[in-house]
Amino acid sequence: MSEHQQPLSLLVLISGRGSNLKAILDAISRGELPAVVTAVISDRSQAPGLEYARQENIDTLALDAADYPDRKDYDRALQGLIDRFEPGLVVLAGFMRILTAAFVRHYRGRLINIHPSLLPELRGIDTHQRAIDKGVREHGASVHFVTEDLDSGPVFVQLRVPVLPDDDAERLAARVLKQEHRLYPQAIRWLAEGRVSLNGEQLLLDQLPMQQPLQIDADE
Ligand code: NHR
Ligand code: GAR
Repeated sequence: MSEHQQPLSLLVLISGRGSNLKAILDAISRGELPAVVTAVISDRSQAPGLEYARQENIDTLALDAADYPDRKDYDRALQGLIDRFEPGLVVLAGFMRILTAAFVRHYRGRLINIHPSLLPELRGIDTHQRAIDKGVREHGASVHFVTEDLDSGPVFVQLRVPVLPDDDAERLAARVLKQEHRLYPQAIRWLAEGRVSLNGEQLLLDQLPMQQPLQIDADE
C-alpha cells in the first residue's frame, strides 16, 4: 500500500464464531491489510464473534430477525444500520441469512462472501459433508461478490485443499477453515489496493478482464 492511501473501511456481518473476523483483524494488526473494521453486525445476539469484537473495542450491533415481519423489512433495517457507517466494503464472514435482491443490489460491487467450497461446486450450506458424500478429492473455499443468486456471484479467488481418506466433515471443515483465514485477508487486500474490482458483470484484475479466479496455494 502507498503511504497516502486511505485504509478501506470494512463492515463485517457474522452469525457465529467469528474466526474469519478474527483473521481479518489479525491481518490488519500485523500491517498486512490496509483496512479498518468500523463495525460488526450479527443476526444472532449470542454470536461469540460479537463478544470478541467488543473486546477489540469495535462497534457491534445485533439485529434479530424475530423483530421483523419479513425478509424485506429485516434487510431494510440492516441496510439502514450498515449505511450509517458508510463502509467501503461489506464483508460476509459466516453470515447465515440469505439476503434480498434489493439489499444485494444496493451494495453491488462492494459486498463479498467467503464460501466453503470450490464454487460453482457445492452451493448452499453443509458443504463439507456433501463434499465427502460425493467422494471428491479436492475441496476448498471461494471468495465472491454477492449477487441475487445464492453463491453464484463472480468468484475472484479460491484456495484448494485435499480431501483425505479418513476425513469426516469436521476434520475437513477444520482444514478448510484454517486456509480461509489466509484466503479472506488476502482477498480483501486485493480489493483494498484496488487491484480487483467488479465492473458490471466483469471482474477486473489490474484494470484488465479476469478470465478465471486467482488461486492461492494451501500452506500445508
Ligand atoms: N444472499 C444472496 N442474495 N446471495 C448470496 O450469494 C448470499 C446471500 C447471503 C449469504 C452466504 C452463503 C454461504 O456462503 C450468503 C450468500 C446462508 C444460506 C442459507 O441457506 C445459504 C448460503 C449462504 C448463507 N440460509 C438459510 C436462510 O433461510 C438459513 C440457514 C441456517 O440458518 O442454517 O437464510 O454459504
Ligand atoms: C466459515 O467456514 C465460512 O466459510 C462458512 O461458515 C464458517 C464461518 O466461520 N460460511 C458459510 O457457511 C456461509 N453460509 P467463522 O464464523 O468462524 O468465520
